[in-house]
Amino acid sequence: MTIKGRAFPEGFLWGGAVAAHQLEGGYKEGGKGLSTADIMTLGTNERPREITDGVVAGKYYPNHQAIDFYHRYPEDIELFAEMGFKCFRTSIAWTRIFPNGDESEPNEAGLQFYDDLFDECLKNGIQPVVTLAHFEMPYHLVKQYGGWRNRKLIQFYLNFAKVCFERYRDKVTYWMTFNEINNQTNFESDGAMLTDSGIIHQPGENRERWMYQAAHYELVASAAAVQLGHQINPDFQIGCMIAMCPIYPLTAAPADVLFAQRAMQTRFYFADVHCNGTYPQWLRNRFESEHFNLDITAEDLKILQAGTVDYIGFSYYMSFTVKDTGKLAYNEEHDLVKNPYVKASDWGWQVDPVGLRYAMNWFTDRYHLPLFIVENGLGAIDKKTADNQIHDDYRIDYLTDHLRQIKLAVLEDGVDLIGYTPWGCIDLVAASTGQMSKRYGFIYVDENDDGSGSLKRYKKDSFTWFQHVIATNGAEIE
Ligand code: P53
Repeated sequence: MTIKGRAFPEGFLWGGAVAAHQLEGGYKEGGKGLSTADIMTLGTNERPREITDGVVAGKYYPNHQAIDFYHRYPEDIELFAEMGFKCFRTSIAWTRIFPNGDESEPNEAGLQFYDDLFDECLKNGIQPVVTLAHFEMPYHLVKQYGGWRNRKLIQFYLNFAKVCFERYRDKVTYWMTFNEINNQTNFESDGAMLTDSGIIHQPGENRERWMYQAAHYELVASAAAVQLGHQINPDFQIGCMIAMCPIYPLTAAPADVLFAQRAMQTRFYFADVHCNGTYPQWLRNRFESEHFNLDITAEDLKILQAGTVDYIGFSYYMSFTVKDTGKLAYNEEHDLVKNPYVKASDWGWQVDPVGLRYAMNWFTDRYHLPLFIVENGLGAIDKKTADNQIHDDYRIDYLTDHLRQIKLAVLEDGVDLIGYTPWGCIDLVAASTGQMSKRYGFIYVDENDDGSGSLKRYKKDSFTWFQHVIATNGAEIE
């Protein structure tokens, strides 16, 4: 069997992916409340973004303006349509709908914004694919309730989910509950804890314990949302969203292999709960042996079981590598080692197309659910020439190499794949660093790290390339 000349299955969802806070801007418009994304300053790969207590005068917050999609989306969607997108993955900013998060009534102006945005997509033959919580939540919920440390967040989240499900019932089919819920595996990262769980750590507290507690409430909220969504519209497809970085053993030494297995179990238990509706036994044992004493009720366990997901949405950028540390507990902050067999991006992300095929098979073997690749891409520095061209052949190469592996997984291995939406289909603010210069797009946005620039949009070479891939349904990838 060969992949040469063969197209992707009919109806395959080609598109692109973004998140509200990384492109909308308009951070105070239409009654929007302050979100956790609004209190993160500009960083770099070496200097983490600062998390401030509210907005501090004199500091620069890249998400406040982002790329001003809030005002410019008709122009951008027209460009997506020109590329031939069948779908567009974005998120709903929780703070546009519930500015503080604990109100009883939603904010109509925020709801109307997404009605208009989704209508604009549909008018252009593009179906919206929607993430409910993508790395942001009302800052008020952090200040007042401690973020997802607090069980009350489940109800606030469900209020938000219910309003969105009801309002966009006939406009959206594919939903995801929490973006990259498993990024907080690295509980030592302040950025990961704030973006996933709205947690700002106090000195001396057990970060690992709080991560598991917060994630538990999120998993319960997700499962309850799945049930609620299916009641509102039985045709809804509601998925989880997992950051897939497969973790390899550095060598074939059995201890390394065992350690890598435990690392995978740790980073992906979130998917076990989402897909199987239960916690794996090794982790229950760890909760016991570490005396975490988590608030997990019998009722919670029933909800988890009754609200398993319809599909697995996942991102794929890179793979990780570990070696045995002598104790069978994975610490993502300290345990990753360099893989000598793969190259890395300018930001140190290990580029590994084969790892994507491996991951697709791993998911399929483990959960037997349809997959949706909702992020993939290369963050790189692009140069615009004097005549406004962007020759991003490195991006075309990266995406071609990954699409080849996807095609092998689908056509040779028989993986059930719903679609493919490369990340940051238009340049936007990077999540990890807040930089504009870490670009992913097919569309270049003239904006610098400090927010200066005309914000004008330009097509990169990859724009025409992706347009052709979609037009031929991937038949020429080989
Ligand atoms: P940026 C870490 C590892 C893998 C994916 O990331 C990650 C992160 C957090 O940065 O995030 C996802 O912009 C995320 C997007 C994000 C994208 O990957 O840091 O879902 O919001 O922008 C790329 O280069």
